Amino acid sequence: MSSSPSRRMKIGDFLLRRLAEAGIRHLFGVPGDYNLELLQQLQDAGALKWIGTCSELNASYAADGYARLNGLGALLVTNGVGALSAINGVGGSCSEHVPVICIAGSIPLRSIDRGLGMHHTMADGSYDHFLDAYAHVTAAHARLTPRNAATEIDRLILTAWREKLPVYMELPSDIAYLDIEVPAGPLTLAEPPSDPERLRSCIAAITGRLSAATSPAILVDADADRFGVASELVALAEKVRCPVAVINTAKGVIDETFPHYLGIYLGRASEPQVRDAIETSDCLLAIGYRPIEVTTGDFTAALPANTIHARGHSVDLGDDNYQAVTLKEVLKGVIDAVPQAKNRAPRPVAAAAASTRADGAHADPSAKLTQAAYWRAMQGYLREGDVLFVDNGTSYALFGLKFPPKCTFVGSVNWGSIGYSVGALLGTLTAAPERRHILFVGDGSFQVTAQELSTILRQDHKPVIFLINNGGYTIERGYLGKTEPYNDIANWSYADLPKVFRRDTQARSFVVKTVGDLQNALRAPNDTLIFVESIMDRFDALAPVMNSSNKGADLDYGPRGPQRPNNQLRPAV
Ligand SMILES: Cc1ncc(C[n+]2csc(CCOP(=O)(O)OP(=O)(O)O)c2C)c(N)n1
Ligand SMILES: [Mg+2]
Repeated sequence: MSSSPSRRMKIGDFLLRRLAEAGIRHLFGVPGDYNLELLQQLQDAGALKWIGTCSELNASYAADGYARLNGLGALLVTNGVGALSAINGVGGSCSEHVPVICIAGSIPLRSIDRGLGMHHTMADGSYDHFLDAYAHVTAAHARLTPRNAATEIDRLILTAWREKLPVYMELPSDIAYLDIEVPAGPLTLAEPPSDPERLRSCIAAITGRLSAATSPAILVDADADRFGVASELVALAEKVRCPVAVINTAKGVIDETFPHYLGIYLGRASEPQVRDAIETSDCLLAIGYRPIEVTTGDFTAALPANTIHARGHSVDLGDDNYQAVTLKEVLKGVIDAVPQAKNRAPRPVAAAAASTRADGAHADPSAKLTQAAYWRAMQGYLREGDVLFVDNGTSYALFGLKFPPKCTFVGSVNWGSIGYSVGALLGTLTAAPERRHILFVGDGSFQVTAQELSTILRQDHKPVIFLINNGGYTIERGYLGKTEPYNDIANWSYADLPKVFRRDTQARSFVVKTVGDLQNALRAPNDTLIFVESIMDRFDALAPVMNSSNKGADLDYGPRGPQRPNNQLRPAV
């Protein structure tokens, strides 16, 4: 038995108290009869703010976006119908390593005890289907009871935070108002301390390799952001004077104006100097590297065989595998121990890709807007501190832009669920309303989650939304069906939506058809929401986006597949 002081509290109140102690100030979700009792406790306590969303899918995306800027996020859904609507987004958080707490108000224990059939179930006498489903997309899950609530709530919140993964908890609707004994002290979010010997040996081994190397380099994946070590990596690169590249999941994690920043490593699809620095390094330190086809230039990435793989809580180096070492402690130790290098100058910083250089000002204003002109103009629009979103589609061209300092990139490269960005935008706006948030989204992706624009307006947020109206799924036309109707979508009047979703909106909406129209829209001040609908040709996309789709089709369908030059959108030769 623990001897720490305890007190009595209602289970629901304790859960909300723990969320607040973990730094969560907002809860996203949709009410339902199985969670209204907790919502009443939330209202009565007043520590957390409820942000009702139009759907649980959007709530899961919002909680994910919120967690990326806040360190943890949470959503509240109702049994079954809500939980399964949210599972795509929570699966995305699992894939993208984002700590989200999904709380489902669920069937009362009384009904489970008595085997009573209830709504929002399969009516098959089982109450475990949704717990079982969530087991596959979370680091931990539990159904709370009066016996386990005090320990399980803490275990789940701490697991999410430590593993940077989502968790799922069911709160049966008849226990939120029951008193239990809970710890009196606050929940402390702390990393488990490293094993001292393993940490010492690991630091010594990495330091030894780095000091002996002639061409060390660092390769960064998204975990560098999730585990909050970007500043350590910059400090290490400065001390060792080595180049740092990111993979596209980690776009913007390393300040792109940092003199040792190289660019994006994508195997054979990389700029030559990036590829060379990574593949010929005699001491490559990879942080949380999780390669898939879209982050490796279709598996053409070739990291040196002796690459050091550092992860959140382990390091793999040569014959040794170090467990019970936390990434931050390892990096801090290496920064202290490694000698200051003097003999290496920073490599020249990679220029923005030619197709996206900010020289659009000289274009003819009456010219029909093209993707090339669009992205040139966007390069000039970005400014320090922006939160920059990309959804799936031709807007992937954002990866070719050079970010000013202190920008945050929010995307879903591994999971890639279209519409994620609109829900996630609500989340990041809620977490950091003082920053400028810019969304780059296609018409097809937008249609999946468009309703959440209404919550963004309802909460008085002022993001900039750049929507490309190209009549459908252009990025898919590069896989298959260049002109097939399955890649076409309804042509909404997108720029009218702010008015539809909020009658008294002050939002500025623009429909852009020419370069001049775009220049005009880009001059709008950021004191309201800005919605820019750009009409572009359905066959217009930057070459890297089309190339990636063409290669993706070969991988997906194989040599006997239906893809041919005449049924795929391809770059002009
Ligand atoms: C949930 C989900 N459904 C389907 C897909 C497949 N998909 C990937 S990109 C895409 C089309 C995106 O079209 P749009 O947003 O209009 O971008 P564009 O390429 O036209 O600029 C689709 C349907 C997906 N990634 N996620
Ligand atoms: Mg489109």
